[in-house]
Amino acid sequence: MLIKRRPSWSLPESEVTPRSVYLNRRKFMTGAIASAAALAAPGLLRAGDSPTTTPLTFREAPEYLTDEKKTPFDAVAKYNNFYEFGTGKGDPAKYAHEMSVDPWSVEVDGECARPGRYALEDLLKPHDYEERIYRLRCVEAWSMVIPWVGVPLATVLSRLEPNSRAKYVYFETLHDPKQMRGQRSLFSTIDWPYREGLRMDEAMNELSFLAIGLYGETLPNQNGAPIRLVVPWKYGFKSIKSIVRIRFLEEQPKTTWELLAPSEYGFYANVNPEVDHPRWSQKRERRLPSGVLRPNWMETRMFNGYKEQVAHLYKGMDLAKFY
Ligand SMILES: Nc1nc2c(c(=O)[nH]1)N[C@H]1C(S)=C(S)[C@@H](COP(=O)(O)O)O[C@H]1N2
Ligand SMILES: [Mo]
Repeated sequence: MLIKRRPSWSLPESEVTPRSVYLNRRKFMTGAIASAAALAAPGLLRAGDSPTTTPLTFREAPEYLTDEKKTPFDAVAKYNNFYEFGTGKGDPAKYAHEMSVDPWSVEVDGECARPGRYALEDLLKPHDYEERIYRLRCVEAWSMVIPWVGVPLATVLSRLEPNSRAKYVYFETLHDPKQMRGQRSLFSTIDWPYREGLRMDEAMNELSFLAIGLYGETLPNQNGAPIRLVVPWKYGFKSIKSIVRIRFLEEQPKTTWELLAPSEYGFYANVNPEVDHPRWSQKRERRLPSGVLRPNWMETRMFNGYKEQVAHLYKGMDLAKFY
């Protein structure tokens, strides 16, 4: 029997969690056969669940919900981009369990008053978790609707007290070829670690989110456990996974896909149906799950539908130049 230990930063599940207990688990809980051992590991019994997730306590953030249909858990956790574990969509789900995510710490440095190495629980402790349902639009023209659990990026960054020279924030993913087989691959063209960044005002925007969970439980490793960025108005590659470094910078940092193919991927990477990728159109997207025979195509919206929240950040900028 697999006994799961809750990571110290996943708060104990409370009796009062409103509507946050997902249907499957509720069914199981009222199913009368709940043994004490099973209750200690509730995630184990959810069909299709990842064996490493545990329940989180959170509140819903009503301003960030949507009535769009959520992408089923199975698609969210089995169709991934996480090149540290391979380039195939199924590779992360197959191999990401080889990464150990507890304990986890994040190194904070650069232009701020509180640099240092933070245990993940200390970075998260003073904050309440909330659920937000966001669209995720990959530059490859597929998209999902995902219920994330986490904290606004702005609240975490503010506590680190960036100074007036901090114009950008930069993130790095874990670099550990022993745990990440994609980093051992001789075919990899990426200069590890995976790097991303945001302009400070983008980072402080209300939508920018640090996710520690999805569908009410801690993140499956393949989705970027234990902590990943979610910036829903930008192409998915900006939403960096498994973060181990946060650095405040005066200059714009170089980011992974920009370094790899600067004519195809820019620093801003805002979802924009008017600016095509050099090799394909960005006007439409396939909302997953999408059948081969009946692909679920839909129009892509400016800023992925988040114009109201973010358009002001780019006033006066030529978005074809700053793609
Ligand atoms: N470290 C790291 N972060 C990453 C990636 C990656 O390969 N490595 N892929 C990105 C891309 S291209 C997308 S579309 C999203 C996918 O997130 P998901 O697998 O949780 O849907 O993660 C992004 N974050
Ligand atoms: Mo992507």
